[in-house]
Amino acid sequence: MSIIFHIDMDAFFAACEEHNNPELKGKPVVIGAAPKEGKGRGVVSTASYEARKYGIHSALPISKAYKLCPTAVFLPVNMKLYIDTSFRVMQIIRKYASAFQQASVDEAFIIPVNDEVEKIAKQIKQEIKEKEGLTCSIGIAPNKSIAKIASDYKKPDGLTIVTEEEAKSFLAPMSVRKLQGVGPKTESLLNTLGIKTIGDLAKYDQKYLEQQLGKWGTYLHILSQGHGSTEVYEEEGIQSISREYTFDEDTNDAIVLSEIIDELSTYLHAALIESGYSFKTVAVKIRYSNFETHTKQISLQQPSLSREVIAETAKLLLNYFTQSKKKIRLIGVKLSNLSTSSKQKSIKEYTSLK
Ligand code: TTP
Ligand code: MG
Repeated sequence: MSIIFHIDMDAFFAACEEHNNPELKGKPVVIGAAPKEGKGRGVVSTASYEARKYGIHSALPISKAYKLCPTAVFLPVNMKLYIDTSFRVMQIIRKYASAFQQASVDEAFIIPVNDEVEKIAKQIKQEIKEKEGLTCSIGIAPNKSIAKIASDYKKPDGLTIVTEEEAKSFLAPMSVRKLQGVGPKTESLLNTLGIKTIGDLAKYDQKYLEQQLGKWGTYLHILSQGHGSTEVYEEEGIQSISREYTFDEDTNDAIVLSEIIDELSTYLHAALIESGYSFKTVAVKIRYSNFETHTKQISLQQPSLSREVIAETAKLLLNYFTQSKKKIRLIGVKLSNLSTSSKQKSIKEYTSLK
């Protein structure tokens, strides 16, 4: 039987800022676009747990966050601080792993070095707290899907262990939204089939689900049964750096799309600088409202490190997709064909499905 840990840092960007400036502790802290007294565009990257009490959360328009709590401390994204911290946190986690896979800037899967799982989890938490002043939540389960759900189960500073025998009953009462990849659209589609919880999904006829949702329906059905991938592996070096964004409401507004490309480019640029890579290929991925997904890519003649080149190339590629005026639910930008430009760190993909 496999034992997989999923370790996810709590309110990561906000917690890094609080550690950097202890005066922020206990205050509502919001990281993201400038609020401009409620007139700002762009979104919240994350909010401290104090700020979440006001209803502020990731991906909320910053103007709404300002209305919910004008006295919160609003800070811009300081990617260098988060990536430096992430690097050190991942080095700590690695020590307890026989296999390690970084899943995004603040989360990793590991197979622990031995089966004293509770002891290892507590040691990881303690070491991260002592050395970095940060808390994390850990889920321990027979596969990656359940481990990820378990790490989210008691946040912040949580520890949730789900055994193979408990897996199905642990999942059953939860909303289908907890399964990775199920957003508001799929949720409402499943709801129309009478499926609200993972337990409902587990009982549903798999063939019929496949007719409705294709292969993805089958995949979700497998997850609902408590099964899932147990593969934990680290790729050699960075293959690509990518970042995606899912809109709250599908859009074909050129200004909104362009702003999101700018935000994604800023993030990718920071990750690039920190990891010491330059790129030659830029790809844009678009998912339309009906889930149809397309990508287009261009390779440059010379490797580049420029934020402007990322943004301009991505906007050029975006043009291919916006002619039709179809509404877009997700946009992603990926840099690949990477080469080492100066220093190199073993930070893996910054891919995020957030
Ligand atoms: P998460 O782990 O999803 O969120 P979090 O660490 O802030 O809070 P939680 O305690 O619930 O885990 O994401 C990690 C970081 O990624 C987060 O601190 C900021 C960034 N992020 C964005 O920039 N945009 C987003 O929409 C999300 C969800 C996260
Ligand atoms: Mg987190």
